[in-house]
Amino acid sequence: MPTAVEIPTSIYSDQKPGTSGLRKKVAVFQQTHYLENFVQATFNVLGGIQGKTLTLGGDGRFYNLEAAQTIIAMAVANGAKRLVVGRDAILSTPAASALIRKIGADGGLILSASHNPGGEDGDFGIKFNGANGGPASEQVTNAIYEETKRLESYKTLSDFAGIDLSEIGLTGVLGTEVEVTDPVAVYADLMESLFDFKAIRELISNPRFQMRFDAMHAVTGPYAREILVNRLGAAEATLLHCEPLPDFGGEHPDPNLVHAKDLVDLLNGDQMIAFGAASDGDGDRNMVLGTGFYINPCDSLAVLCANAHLIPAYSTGLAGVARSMPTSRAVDRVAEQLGVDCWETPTGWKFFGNLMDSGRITLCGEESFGTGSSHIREKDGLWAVLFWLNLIAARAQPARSILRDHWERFGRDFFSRHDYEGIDSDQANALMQALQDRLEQLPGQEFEELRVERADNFSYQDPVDGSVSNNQGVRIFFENGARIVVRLSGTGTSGATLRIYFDQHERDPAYFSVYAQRFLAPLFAAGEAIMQIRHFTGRDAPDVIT
Ligand code: G16
Repeated sequence: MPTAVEIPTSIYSDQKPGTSGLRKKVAVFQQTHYLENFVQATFNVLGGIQGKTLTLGGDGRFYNLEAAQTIIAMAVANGAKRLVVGRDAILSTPAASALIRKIGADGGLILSASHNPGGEDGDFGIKFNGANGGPASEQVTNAIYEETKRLESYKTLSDFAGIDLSEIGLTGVLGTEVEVTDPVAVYADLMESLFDFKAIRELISNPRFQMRFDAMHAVTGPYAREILVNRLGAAEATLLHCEPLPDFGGEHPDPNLVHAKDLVDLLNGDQMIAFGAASDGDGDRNMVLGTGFYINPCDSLAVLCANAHLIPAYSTGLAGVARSMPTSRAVDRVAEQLGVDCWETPTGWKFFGNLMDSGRITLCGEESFGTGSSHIREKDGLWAVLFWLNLIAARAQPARSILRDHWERFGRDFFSRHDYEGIDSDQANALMQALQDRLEQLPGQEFEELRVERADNFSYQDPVDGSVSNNQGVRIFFENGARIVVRLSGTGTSGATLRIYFDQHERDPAYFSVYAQRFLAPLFAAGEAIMQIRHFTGRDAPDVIT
């Protein structure tokens, strides 16, 4: 018979959540009391969870099941009324958000390190989402961090054999109802309520329309099978890497041109595949491809906004739109034409939550392969894929032509992000500091024939709760309209990752087909002249270019 017990603990000083929750190496999470401390701190910051309902699930990576059993014991010992857990402790991030909202839960814990590698030597992560289904605000994550630094004990169960998570069902443990639920159904029903499944089914049944979806051996496999194959009639061959594995097959489940190379090669090959898409570790990111053609996430967001009226769920129009600051300004042009507001927020999906809750925006997105809408409070990989499929069906045009038409209408916003990974943190901080020290002197200076118009360090004031987030990245604007943004990633687990974002608008169709890396080359050179990346990091070239 399980009994609630209080265990004395010693604190860890490194439990500050980053852009999206606490992400560390598995071995860090496996340290004695490490996971328990973070979970108890979260419960404490919520004012306790006595009588509350929580959801629990993750992306299925190594340590997911073990962590889930630990959290179940702690939730019971802390007096939760109801705990709804995805079968096998699986819930994609968008599905968790949908489930929290559907059952009116007080929040949920999501076990994921997103696109970071998995396996015993890989990464693990945990984050808390609130009753709106969205990631906890910065105030809450800061409070959790403060609580981890003063915690003296946590509550758990002794003599608890765990819950059988492999079967759907209900178990009472002390005063808590622990319900194991189908991780896919609520999410798949929600998707069916948003899009024209009949039109998508017809598109997919056309033998001339070949598509592939790559789940990268991560959580979206079962979701894609249910939605694309079972509900929309796609052939089994549509699905690539759809068997979820705890180590993601040893790969990096990050849907970009580097890590989803198999899919990219297929779309560039001679099979005439019309549409390709991939999602990441926890199912919230997406990459979309046409035949021999990559659709940049910034462009994807702009296209979805410009065409939203063609989708049943958005046919009455958009309240407003938003993008993270480093995302290209392509969507701003669409918003202007639609006559709706376009909000610019810091990197991190959590900043969209208040805008959605207050009805200010309907669609939003980020350059980091994230797009979503107010149907949930997370970005949503399969939602974006279905949106594109619905669009292709409604416009009876391939993805490539839809994008080309968009550029003809709005011009092309060339965009690229250069990542320098695993840099020594001191070197990265020195580069950022030197840049900030020079910000005021930059306007008027010329670098590689590009003159700086203005430069600043981005701050954001939330229009709903008035909170201010400073130091969200350096922005350098040039007189020709181009922009460079520089910031350090908040999701890595070793060293620092320097992210540099370049964008420039072009109206002349003669340039639309130019390779982005070539078009933006002068801007890259100006960036190097301003930041002296080589000097500070010793690196000659970025590790990942998107
Ligand atoms: C998270 C956040 C996103 C952010 C991305 C990259 O995504 O939810 O809002 O854009 O990290 O952040 P950074 O540039 O700080 O590494 P995910 O998919 O990793 O949860």
